[in-house]
Amino acid sequence: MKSIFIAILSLSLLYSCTDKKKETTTNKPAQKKVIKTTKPVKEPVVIVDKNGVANINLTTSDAMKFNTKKIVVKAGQKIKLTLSHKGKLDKRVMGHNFVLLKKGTKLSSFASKAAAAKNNDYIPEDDSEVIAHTKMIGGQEKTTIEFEAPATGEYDFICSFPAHFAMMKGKFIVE
Ligand SMILES: [Cu+2]
Repeated sequence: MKSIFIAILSLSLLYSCTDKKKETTTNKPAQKKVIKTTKPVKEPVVIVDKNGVANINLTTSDAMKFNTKKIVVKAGQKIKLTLSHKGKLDKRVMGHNFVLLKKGTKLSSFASKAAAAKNNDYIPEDDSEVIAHTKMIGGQEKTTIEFEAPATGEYDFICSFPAHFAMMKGKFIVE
């Protein structure tokens, strides 16, 4: 009789132990999930540093896309814009640049003039419609330009590589 009692006791102890183990193991993955969802924090495109300079970080890849369709800065603000190409393709095949255009520039007509200017990095010889632009870069390359934000208003920015502007364009908003 005594041995049966001990057997039952030890069984119930064993049961409660495994039960506790189950609890702790089921708790852990739930905590991990929470960490995972908070991890991919999207870095802001514009970071204003302590000197008031707007640091703009534009990225592209072998897909014809900028990481943003909207950039917001302040009138007269100093701008340091870095364009990074995270892809692998050469600039002759999948080149990208950043071209900020003056107000009223017709995108399609500018893009066709740019496409014809292969020998000038796809910037038309007459660049009177351009406020600022980077050089054309290929996969794993990076380029930085500095300029001053124009007057308040809404401007267009594009990549002027042939046929890219349809996908690679956005609004440059000066407040
Ligand atoms: Cu492009």
